[in-house]
Amino acid sequence: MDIELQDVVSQFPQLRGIKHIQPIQSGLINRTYRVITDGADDYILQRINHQVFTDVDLLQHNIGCVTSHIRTKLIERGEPDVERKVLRFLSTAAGKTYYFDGAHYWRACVYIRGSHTQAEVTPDTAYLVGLKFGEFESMLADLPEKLDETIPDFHNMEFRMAQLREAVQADKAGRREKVQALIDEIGRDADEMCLAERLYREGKLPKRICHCDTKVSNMLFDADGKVLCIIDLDTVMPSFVFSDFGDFLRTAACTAPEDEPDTDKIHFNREIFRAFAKGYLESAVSFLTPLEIEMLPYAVRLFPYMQAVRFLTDYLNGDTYYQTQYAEHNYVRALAQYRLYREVGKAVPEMQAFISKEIDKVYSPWRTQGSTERKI
Ligand code: GN1
Ligand code: MG
Repeated sequence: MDIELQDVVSQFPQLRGIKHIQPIQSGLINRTYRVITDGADDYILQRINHQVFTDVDLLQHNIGCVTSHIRTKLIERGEPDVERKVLRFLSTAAGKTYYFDGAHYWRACVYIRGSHTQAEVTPDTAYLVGLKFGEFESMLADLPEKLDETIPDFHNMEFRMAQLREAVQADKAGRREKVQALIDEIGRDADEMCLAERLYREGKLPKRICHCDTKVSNMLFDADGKVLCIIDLDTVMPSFVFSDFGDFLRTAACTAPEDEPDTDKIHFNREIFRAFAKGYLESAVSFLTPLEIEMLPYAVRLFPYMQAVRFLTDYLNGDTYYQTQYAEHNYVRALAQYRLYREVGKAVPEMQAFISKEIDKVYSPWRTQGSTERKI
């Protein structure tokens, strides 16, 4: 074990009997290790990217509030196996859930036994994941603490467009000419895609506590393919519900990886959409407003669009945000996401029809009992 890691693990009294520390591939932002011990539990150790998460105290505060609230709820409803359904972070000897070694911030949590991540989902798992995310949002609806944004304006499309425009102006890496066609195409839909922010200002759309990084890879599954636990809670913050709905489908309902160079392989998988939307609506319909429901197809378009903007911005800035494997990686990612955005656009009428049908199913028993009719 190298000296740096040795110092870090020694700060967490629970990290004992260590056999091995293994780097693992997870996400584009933090650096992650699995700590294998000779005891019953293994652990996950993470070096937090504090260029991205500048307020680590706020970050860990949010995560602490969210995990303890969820744990209490799971216990209250008599859920079995709670320790595998919500993350548990370790404290340092100083009683904090992170350690600052003078240069980097570190945190550790218990590794969830018998869990694995999946790169792809089937319609069956997409349905369960949808249920889980609706449930995640509804469990956090009565969180007593107020959470601040761990990354200000994270999913604010107006802000992301402004960042792109700045990057285009500055052209720091001298790459603008090469990507001008994509910049122009993206620019044409900017007003339309910034709709949510305008409606928020008009008081028509709420923000709720959302996960904001609902990729398939941020979910742990058990051996039977059931969702055990939602992980990567760094971006849990107030946002539009579109974040969770749209960002999940961006990866799960895409027929190719998010950095697929051959854009002809990129299609929108409608079966995954239907399964996920069905599960999500079942658990979230009780708190969603009619406008939120009506705008779910917009959410599915918004996230590949926003991700294309973010990757393209980083490419123009010279790859300072996302880890890349080769020089053109961010541009390839941006093209892939833009293609997905176009593909999703073709499915809007179908998505609308499916959502209306599902809502009718959920509300028709209520209507007959005389409750207020709800139309989307
Ligand atoms: C980042 O690190 P990771 O892969 O969980 C990013 C997400 C992007 C995603 C694209 C804090 O998430 O917003 O959707 O890459 N997270 C942050 O793959 O910027
Ligand atoms: Mg993440």
